[in-house]
Amino acid sequence: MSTPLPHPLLEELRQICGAANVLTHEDPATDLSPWEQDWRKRVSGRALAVVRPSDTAQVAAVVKACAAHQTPIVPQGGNTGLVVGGIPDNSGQQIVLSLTRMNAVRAIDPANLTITVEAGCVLQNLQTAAEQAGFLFPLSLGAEGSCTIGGNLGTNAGGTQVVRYGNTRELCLGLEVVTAQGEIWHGLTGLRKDNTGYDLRNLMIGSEGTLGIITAATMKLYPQPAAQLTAWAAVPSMEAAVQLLGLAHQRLGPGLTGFEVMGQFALSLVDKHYPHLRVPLWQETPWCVLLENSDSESEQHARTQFEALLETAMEQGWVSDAVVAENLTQAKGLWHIRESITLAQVQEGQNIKHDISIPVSRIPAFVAETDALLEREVPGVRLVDFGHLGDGNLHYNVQAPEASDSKAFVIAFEDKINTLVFDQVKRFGGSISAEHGVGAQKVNKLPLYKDPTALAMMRSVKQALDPQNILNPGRVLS
Ligand code: FAD
Ligand code: 2HG
Ligand code: ZN
Repeated sequence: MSTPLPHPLLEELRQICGAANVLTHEDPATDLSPWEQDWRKRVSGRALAVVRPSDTAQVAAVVKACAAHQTPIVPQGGNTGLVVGGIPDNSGQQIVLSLTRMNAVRAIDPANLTITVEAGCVLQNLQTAAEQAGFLFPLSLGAEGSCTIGGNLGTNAGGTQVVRYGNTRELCLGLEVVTAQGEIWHGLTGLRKDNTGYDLRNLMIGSEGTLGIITAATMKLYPQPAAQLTAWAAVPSMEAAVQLLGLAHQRLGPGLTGFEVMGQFALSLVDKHYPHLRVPLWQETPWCVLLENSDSESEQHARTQFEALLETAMEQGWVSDAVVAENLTQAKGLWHIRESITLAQVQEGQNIKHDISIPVSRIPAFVAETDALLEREVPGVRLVDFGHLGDGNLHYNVQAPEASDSKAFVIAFEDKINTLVFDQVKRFGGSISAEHGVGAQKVNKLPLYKDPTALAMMRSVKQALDPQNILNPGRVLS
């Protein structure tokens, strides 16, 4: 048997990053599945290689080499994305560019309230670095122990504090990016004002690795609040939840840092699969709400405000029962229940996800109508509704009927259900991707629901910045 000829690109990549950082299928003992399979384990690709650079110069050299060989590059961080955006296709011809070795905190500027980190820095490590310096970095989501700031910026991740601090986009003041030509854009300015032309930073954020590779970012820091209080409230309807949100905005102002809604069936799954978590109040009400009040004065002040808010809401009939966490451990426990819904859904079987946004005022009507529509069109479906109500963002997920084969259900009904839900989203003036992105999963749906002029401008931008189409092809735009 003859030895295969050395692949010229792989040889170059080994020269750039070192042989140990270019993983391929040539060695049958090497398992590439952590980089090739998506988090939901629904889609797998096959990479030509997984390349793991250690600095920005190496990233630039890798891109130049891939561009010369017309080889597509899929940037990847923690691979926790939920829309099949960060894994290779199954051609065996794409390079996965994993940024996880580039994970340093480069600098903290306390007076400028900024932190500069490399793209592969795990979100939780960034939060900890901020905390150790006496600050808060407010981006927070269930995958924070493994997702990276590069992936958060790539997807413009949302999470549970958006109602106060905004999406990842709002937290970013500067980027360092390797372009599709392998040039380095040094944009780590940390400036809060800069009107010198087009906003390239915001073009890169949310582009899901299709316009450039983010290698580092300068992010905003905030003062730590004096107290953070969490409450869990049973609410009788989605209308009541929206009324409660309005009251919370009015009474807490910028203190309102979290407002999540969770449907009864979603919580029943957490109770079923993780009974030790002791989900409060879920049996007595169709919806529960998780609220967070961050106070710059004191815990007592926060508690008094919270109690007054809940008292008014009860008088109005918007809350039927509530618990306020006594301490940080209890608060973390309540948040853990909320963050466990995704995993409980996995335990229950395959499911269909919809990460949608609708103007908050229209959410009650959307849910009532769409629930009825799905129950009529696909009898027996079980609706897992939860999400960031404060941002008008619902995870309107669909679980197969009780005791059915969930895999067969998804194969048979995913397309029909997606069309029913997305048509409703369009009718209600919403978006088919609120925070997870488009990836490969929704790439064929986007032209049906996105304004055609906006889509044409997006295509022009892609053509201008990546004319060879080597950065994450087939993602966002087909
Ligand atoms: P990856 O999955 O590796 O990549 C995601 C996308 O970004 C891909 O398109 C990839 O090509 C691109 N990308 C990655 N790194 C770079 C880079 N350096 N430069 C350019 N492009 C890059 N999302 C939310 O918005 N809110 C949530 O509340 C939330 N909760 C989650 C909970 C769980 C349990 C899980 C599994 C996921 C959740 N997500 C949530 C989805 C996911 O988007 C986030 O986890 C995160 O933003 C992805 O980061 P990552 O490093 O894993 O990126
Ligand atoms: C969350 O808010 C995540 O927990 C995941 O965005 C949502 O599992 C989902 O659909
Ligand atoms: Zn979410």
